[in-house]
Amino acid sequence: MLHLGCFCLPSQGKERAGSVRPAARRRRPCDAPRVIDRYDLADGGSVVLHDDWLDPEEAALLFRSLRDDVPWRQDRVRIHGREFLQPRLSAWYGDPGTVYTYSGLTLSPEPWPALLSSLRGRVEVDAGAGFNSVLCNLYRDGKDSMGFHADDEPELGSNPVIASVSLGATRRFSLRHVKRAGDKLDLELPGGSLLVMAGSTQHFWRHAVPKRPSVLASRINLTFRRIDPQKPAPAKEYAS
Ligand SMILES: O=C(O)CCC(=O)C(=O)O
Ligand SMILES: [Mn+2]
Repeated sequence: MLHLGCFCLPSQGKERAGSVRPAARRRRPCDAPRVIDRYDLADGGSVVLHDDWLDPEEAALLFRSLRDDVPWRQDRVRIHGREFLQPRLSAWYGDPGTVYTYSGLTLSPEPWPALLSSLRGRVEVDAGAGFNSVLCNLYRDGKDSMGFHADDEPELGSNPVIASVSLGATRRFSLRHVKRAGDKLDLELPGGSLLVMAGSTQHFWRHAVPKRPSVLASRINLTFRRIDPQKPAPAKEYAS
């Protein structure tokens, strides 16, 4: 957990790709060397990356449990009238009624397993938001990916907070402004990290996990969301 009172600025920053520079970088010198980078994005978005949110042993344990116990599926989606198998496996957990629909695919929630339910509580504390569902993605290796998209379905409401926990292999997470191609941010998401997107990020920015064939190991990503069960299912297409 984070103790905001005992952060101070680190003396050195890591090299970062992209045109957006960290707005703030904080480290916790009085405990484990946790690093938090905050990026203020154009047009009111923000991204906060907690590099080592979980300790490595817990992250490894969580990765193995989820990899082995989640009933992973490879779903078919419809994009521009054509059907595709998603280039990754996924699963959807949530409170009753948190149905999620995109690209002709309707995901009905499985009840929360204890592991994800307790993780949700910890994510909520550090993201400063409440969540009632989680999309789990398993990238079997670097050939699996997620195309550019925004998490902007109507049932997520406007300016949703999306909190994303990464486990396993480090993968690149790319953000691009919807109008200005040069406005971009590329982050490496290591296993055990927590990324929180907030503000207007989903309106003005798209994000993706590009293929990286050199990566041989698997990665699991958990995106915690708040679905409004009252909102109608959207017709929107989602990048594969
Ligand atoms: O795997 C990731 O880091 C991103 C996942 C994502 O964007 C999503 O599930 O909508
Ligand atoms: Mn997304």
